Amino acid sequence: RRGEVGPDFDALIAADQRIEPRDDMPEAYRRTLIRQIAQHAHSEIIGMQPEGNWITRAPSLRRKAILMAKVQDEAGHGLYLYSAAETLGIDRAELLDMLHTGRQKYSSIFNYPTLTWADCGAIGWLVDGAAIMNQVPLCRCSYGPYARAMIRVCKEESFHQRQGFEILWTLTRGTDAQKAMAQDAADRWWWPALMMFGPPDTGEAAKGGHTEQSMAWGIKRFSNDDLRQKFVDMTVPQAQKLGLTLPDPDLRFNEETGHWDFGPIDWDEFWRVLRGDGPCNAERVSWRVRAHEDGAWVREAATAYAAKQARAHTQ
Ligand code: FAQ
Repeated sequence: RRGEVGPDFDALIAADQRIEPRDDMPEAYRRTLIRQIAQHAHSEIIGMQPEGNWITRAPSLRRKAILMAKVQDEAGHGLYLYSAAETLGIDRAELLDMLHTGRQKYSSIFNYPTLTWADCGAIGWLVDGAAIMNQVPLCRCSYGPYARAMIRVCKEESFHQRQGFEILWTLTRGTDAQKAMAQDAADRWWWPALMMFGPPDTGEAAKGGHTEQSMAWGIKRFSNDDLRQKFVDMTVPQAQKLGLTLPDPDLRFNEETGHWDFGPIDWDEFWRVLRGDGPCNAERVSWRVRAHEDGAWVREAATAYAAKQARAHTQ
């Protein structure tokens, strides 16, 4: 399906068909996808740290086993996504280098610390909850390998969200100290979770954003604000079930629109975190770089083994 013999890019997009790696595509489409898929992969890998930090301290064997499985899933999502990015003609080593040198971003949310066990609950409930809201539409993304990767990722994220909710369900039915711990985690994670959806659709921040073009290309199916609103509408009733309050005095149901209105987001904080000035940016990146360096011998051994196998097959 190359060049003149196959259906061209615009026709495929107009017909809401999938673009596959060997199809012709505009260079800007390819670059946008590399940027988004790589940043998504980096988020999964960096996102292992806040919860990984609690594996040795999970309150029971059962919680420890669940948390280990979740963090492993995140590693798996990262690998899936790096593979999807590689179909666009870029090498994983190059993408990792861009992460390690700050030339590519990862989600703002992972620059916040996990101070208590309840934070593992809040991450599952709010961070995975936001991730699902953002990623389910990506299952219909115009780029085939990304869309297909998202199907399995979303199934696993749904399990992650439920396990987070269940941690908080248990804590909110526990002692006063446990209830307070759950409330404190919800207070700290609520606003950063809303920021995960990215800058607003209007105003200064929207200028230079990618949404319009990405929606025209069928990469994004909803705008940042639309997904954020869907997330608030889904999550407020869950907070009520948990008996937790959300830290927003302006949160109220709007009978006219049928949506939950919410207060202003601190976008200065968001841009500060993106510039590298969040509570844990330096720690997250340096930990990742060290893990990569410590893993050099594994990569060397795997490469040597692959070369040996290839020689054995050609002899
Ligand atoms: N953090 O014009 P837009 C997870 C950047 S879930 C950092 O709206 P776009 C699962 C954006 O890159 C988290 N940067 O951009 C998990 C752009 O800068 P650039 C990851 C952000 O791409 C759970 C600029 O702002 N999920 O990991 C953020 O059209 C628990 C302008 O923004 C994904 O990556 C942010 N929050 O829309 C793991 C999903 N928001 O690149 C472990 C896929 C925006 O020009 C534990 N990605 N920026 O330098 C997407 O859907 C999109 O890329 C958006 C941003 C919606 C994130």
